[in-house]
Amino acid sequence: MSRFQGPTAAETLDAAGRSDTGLLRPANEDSFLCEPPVLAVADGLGGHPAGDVASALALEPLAQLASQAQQAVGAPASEALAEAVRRGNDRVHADAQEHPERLGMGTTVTAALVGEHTVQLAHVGDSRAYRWSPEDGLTRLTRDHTPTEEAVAAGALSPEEAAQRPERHVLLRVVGTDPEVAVDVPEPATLASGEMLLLCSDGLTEPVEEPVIAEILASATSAADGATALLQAALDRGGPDNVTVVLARRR
Ligand SMILES: [Mn+2]
Repeated sequence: MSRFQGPTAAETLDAAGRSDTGLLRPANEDSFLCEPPVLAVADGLGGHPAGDVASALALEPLAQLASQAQQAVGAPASEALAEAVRRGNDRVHADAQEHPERLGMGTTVTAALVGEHTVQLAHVGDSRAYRWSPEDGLTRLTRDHTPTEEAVAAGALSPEEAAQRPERHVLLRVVGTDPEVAVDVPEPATLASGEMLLLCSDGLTEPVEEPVIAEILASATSAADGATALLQAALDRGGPDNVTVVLARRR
C-alpha cells in the first residue's frame, strides 16, 4: 500500500482550481479544494436547500487531511481519503439535524490524494476524475453513481444512449443525506511527469464533450491555463450549471 510522501509528492504538482456560477443558475453551490497533495470537487444538490453549505462542509475533513498529509501521516492513503469523505458525510448530516431548514441537503464529493507515483481516489455521486497523458489521452477514472451508468456497466445501455437519458441526473448516492454513505475507492491511477489529473463537476462534462476536454488539456501550458480554458469552454457552451474544475499536472 502506498503511504503519504508528505511535501515531496505535493511539490511535484502544478495545480489550480476554478469555479463559476455559470450563466443560468442563481448561485454557485459547487465547492473545491486545491491543496496538494489533496484535491477535491463537491457539487451541492440543486433543487434542495443549502447545496452550497453541503458542498463546503463536506470538504472540511479533506482540507484537514491535506494539512496532515504535509507532515506525513502513517495511514494507508486510500483508507485515509475514504475516511475523510465519510467524515464529510457526518458533518453535513449532523449540521442538517441542527438546522431544520437545511434538512435533505447533500453533495457529491470526488477527492484525490496524489502520492509520489500514484493517485488515490474516493468518490460519491457524479463529479468525475480523469487522467490525461500524452500517450493515452483522456481516461475516466470514476463511474457516476447514476442509474444510467449502472446500466452501461451492466451492458444494458451504450454510453451514447446513456448520455441522452434524463435519469443520468439522478444520483443513487449522495454525501450528507443519510447517516452512512458508501464511498467508492477506485483502483489507484499512475501519474507520471507531464501527465494530468482532472476533477470536475457535471457543469463541465454535460456541456463539454470528452474529446474537447482532451484537446484543451493537450494544449494547456500550465494547470492554471488548462483550468481556465476548461471553465471557459463550459461557459462558451451556455454554462447551464455551476462549473468547477481542479487540474493538477505532474512536473
Ligand atoms: Mn452540477
